[in-house]
This record gives sequence, C-alpha cells and structure tokens, in this order.
Amino acid sequence: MAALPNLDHYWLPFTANRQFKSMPRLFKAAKGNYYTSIDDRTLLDATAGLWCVAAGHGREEIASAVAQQLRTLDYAPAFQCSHPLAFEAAEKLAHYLPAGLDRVFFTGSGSESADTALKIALAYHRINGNPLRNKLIGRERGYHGVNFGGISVGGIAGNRKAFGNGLAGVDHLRHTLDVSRNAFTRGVPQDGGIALANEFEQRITTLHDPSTIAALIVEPMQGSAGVVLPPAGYLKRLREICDQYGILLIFDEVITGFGRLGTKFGADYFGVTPDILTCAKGLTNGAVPMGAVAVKREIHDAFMAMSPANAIELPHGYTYTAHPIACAAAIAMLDIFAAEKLEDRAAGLSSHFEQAAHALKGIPFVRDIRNIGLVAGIELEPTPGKPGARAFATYLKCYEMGVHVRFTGDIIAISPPLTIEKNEIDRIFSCIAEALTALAAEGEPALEPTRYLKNEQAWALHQQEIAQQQSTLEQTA
Ligand code: PXG
Repeated sequence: MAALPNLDHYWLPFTANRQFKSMPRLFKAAKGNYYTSIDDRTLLDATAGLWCVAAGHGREEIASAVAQQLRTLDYAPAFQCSHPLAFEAAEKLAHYLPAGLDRVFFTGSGSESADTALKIALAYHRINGNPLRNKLIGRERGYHGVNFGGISVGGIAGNRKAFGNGLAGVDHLRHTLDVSRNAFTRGVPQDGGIALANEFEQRITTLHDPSTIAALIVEPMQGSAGVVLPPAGYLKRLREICDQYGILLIFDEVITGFGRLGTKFGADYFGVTPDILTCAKGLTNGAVPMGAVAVKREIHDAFMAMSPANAIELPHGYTYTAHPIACAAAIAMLDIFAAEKLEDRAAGLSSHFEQAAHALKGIPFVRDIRNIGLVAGIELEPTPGKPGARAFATYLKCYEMGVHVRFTGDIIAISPPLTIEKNEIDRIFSCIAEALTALAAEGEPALEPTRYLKNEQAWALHQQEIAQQQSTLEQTA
C-alpha cells in the first residue's frame, strides 16, 4: 500500500472535500486510455480526464516537445514581446479552425477564454462606435467556466448563487432539454429547434431592444450541465437572428472542440460558423493548461483599423498568454490530430458508441439517454430527497469495477478519449449497467458512500492516525 500524502492543505475544486478526504481517489500514472490509481487499480478513462485528453494519455510527442521547450525557452514575456512558437501555434490552430476564424488570442483556460471572448465582443462594438451595445446573453444550463463573466452568462444556479450579482446587463435563453418529449432520442432531437431559437428573438425584442445586445454565447452542445443537445435547426436559426440584429455569436467549444462530436469543432458538425469561438482542454490534450479565442478576421481587423497608431488595441491578456510550454504542447497536439485524424476516428466510432449507450434503456433508474459523437449523458431517476446520490453511488461502484465515469447531479456523462476501442466502449456501458443493476438490488443502503472503496477509506484512516501521532510527538517534544 503506497503512502498517502498529507491531505490537509490542498482545497480541491468542485469537490466535496470532507467526503473526498475520507476516501481519497488519487491517480499516480496514466497511459493510453487507462489510469493507474495510487493503490494500483487500473481504471478505464471513460471521461478523457475532464473532457480534455482527446488523444489518450501519456503521448510521447507532447512529452518530448514540452521537455525540449522547457530546456530551450521556459518563459518569454507575453506583453510587448513574444516568441516564435506563439505564432506557429496560432497559425496551426487557425488552419484547424472553421474557415473564417483565423485570428487567435491565447489564454490559460476555458474560463479565461470565455471572459476574453465576452470582453472582445464588448470592445468590438465600442470600437465601432456602438458603446450602447453592451448586454450579453447566455443560456440556462450553460457553463462558461467560473470567472465572473463566465458565471454571469452561465446558467447553472449552483455555480452562481454564492457569488453575488455578477455582471449587470445579462439575460438568458431557455435551455433546450425536454426529457418528457425527447427521452431516448438517438442524436439530436428533430423537433422544436426553430421554435426554441425564435424565443431568442422574441425575448430580445420584447425585453431589451436588440440594438443593445452585444453578443450571444452558447455551447453548441452543453456538456457540464449533463449533455444537452441542440434540436435540429436551432443553432442555424440563432445564427440568422444574430445576423439580422447585428449581434455577435460566440460558440464556447471548450468541450465540443477537437473532435469530440466527430468533427473538428461543433461549428463544423452543425454547419454554423460563429463570430468568435473559444476552446481549451483538447488544445494541449490536457497536458498543459491553455485556452484560445478565435475571432473572424473582420473583428480582429476592426481593432487594428480603428485604434490610433502605436496604441494597444485590446488592453487584455495574461502573464501566461501563449506560454512557450503550452504552445509546444498545442503544436504537438495539432500535429497528432493532423496525422491521426482523430475527429474522423471519433465519427467512425460514433454509431457503435450510440448503440452501446442506448443498450442501457430499460436498466433500472435510466430515464433518458442522450448522445452525439463520442459523448453520452445517462440521466437517472433521482432518489427523493437525495439529489445526486444515485449518480454518485454509480460513480463509486464503477470506480470499484475499474471504469472512471463522471457525474453531474443525477446524470452520468461519458466522453472517452478519441483513441477508445470498441471493446472498451462496450465495457464502459456494461459496467454502468452492472452498477445500476446492483444499486437496484441493494436498495437504499447502496446510496451510502462509505460502502465503497474500503481500501481508500483505510488509507484515509491511516493518514489521520499518522497526523495524530505526529501532533502528539510535537506536543511532547
Ligand atoms: N466552457 C465550457 C463549455 C466548459 O465545459 C469551461 C468553459 C471552463 O474551462 P476551464 O478550463 O476554466 O475549467 C468549461 C469547463 C464536467 C466538467 O465534468 C466540465 C468542465 C470543467 C470541469 C468538469 O462536466 N468544463
């Protein structure tokens, strides 16, 4: 049994810290589609880390590019200076992006990308002499990271309510999930898309005056909020309305970028080009933090044309914008995508994936299955009075069985590396089926987390004992 680190000091993000520390789940290594946990379990990675490890873990090409870059140029000032890899990474990314989006601003994460995109949209209207176009529209259940701009346009109450009022001048569209109508639809729902999109027009004309709206930001497919798909025609109609009223359309492609839907970006999948596109995660295969915001050339050029000579056109950026190590990783990742055509691989697997996911219909507690590309959301009947408990127990049970899944509320989200094999896809969904069947057989007691991962719990206990011994020693010294 490997020694556990002291768990006291690290405050984990989006985690029930006390619960976690009572049964810590730590990974010590990863290769291909598998993690190795600290107690030497092998876990199939059914979530590509957090949707980011598109090309599988431990890619040698990325490791060696990063190692070499660290020894050559570890850091270069990002403001008023740069380094060649920044330009190379931007050019490579521009070639990978949908046609027309070929000017690139780098950030350190998806959250920074969302806030950067919103700021570019506001500044764009201002520089064009329209400072009153300053409202932002997001969508219910939207996730655009955790910075103030992102949570303001985001539509997940739990991520907003603790943090005050957020940005002023923000409104939201309805989300597109309708389980009562569309449960167990394979791929995108066929009906209702145009009507839902038309609500955008109705809302901005009756509540705001469209000439006050700077931008609409949406994820082509909502990932974090539990895999919510846009019905057919919905995004195209949003594009038309934005065009009609001079509103910028921002696609947040932090999850849908880099092959996840079986195309390079969601924009390619749906045949809709936004004015601004954000990405992160898969850009470096998750190996180094990095995000990017791509804008249409006209938007970039407006800043160049309208700013006084020698003036900073956009007063925005980060110490780690276009960090050399991140650029090296991104270039290596874009080379992997070019060589392996991972988006085509994902597209080729998507019908097998769909079959395997929908085979869960009829398994206890499954009330909806949604899928697109290599993404599936399995929505469970919640246990009355205990929201999320069933999905959490399913997660722990799958972990015990060697498959790492993700859950949000009572929804299980599956998004494996694009390097996944068919037999591994089968294993993911049969593991979930087995876990849910066991939960149904065991009844209410199965929801108690302390039933699972006894090994980890023993470790945590051991850890507490060591800490106690140490403090006793310190007191007696
Ligand atoms: N936009 C979208 C659409 C995202 O999905 C972010 C922005 C923020 O990215 P950063 O890099 O700042 O975390 C995200 C992140 C999950 C999960 O399990 C999803 C995300 C992050 C962590 C977990 O659904 N998405």
